[in-house]
Amino acid sequence: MSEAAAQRTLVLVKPDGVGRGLTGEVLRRIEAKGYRLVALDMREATTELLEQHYAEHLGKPFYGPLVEFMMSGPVVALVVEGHEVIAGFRSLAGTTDPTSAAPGTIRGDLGRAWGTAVVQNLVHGSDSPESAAREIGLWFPAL
Ligand code: RTP
Ligand code: MG
Repeated sequence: MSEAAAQRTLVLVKPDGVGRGLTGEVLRRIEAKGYRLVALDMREATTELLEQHYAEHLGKPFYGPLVEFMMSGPVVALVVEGHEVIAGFRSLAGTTDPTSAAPGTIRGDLGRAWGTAVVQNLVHGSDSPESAAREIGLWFPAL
């Protein structure tokens, strides 16, 4: 695989993942798959950043709770690189609601055993090349 062919995605370990001490487990799964970490930063997300990051969800019922949850503790932001990593990471993450996410996935193996809200699903991964470019620009403007 040439470097030029490699794709990049933005991954977030959300406050539930960081708070439960699962950052290392998420990183382990990403690295075990063979993807490369390009950038990594723990930070408190601001309202301004989250409003831009989640602009497509403005007006949905879970928007307010989602932004509030994302500010409830630090997040770990990552840029991850590899062949078809956008779809590949979403496959590692599993479907949005951990209740029904498949075993073997991050959300299916590690998420929502006690009826917490769907917003608490441990990780985010960009959903398209356009989203990845936009989100990497928001979280890591220097890249
Ligand atoms: P993500 O963006 O975090 O990778 O997750 P996703 O594509 O699977 O989910 P998306 O539809 O983009 O929704 C963004 C985040 O909003 C929360 N959510 N809650 N019904 C609900 O309560 C609900 N639906 C979505 C989740 O935190 C989801 O990851
Ligand atoms: Mg999404």
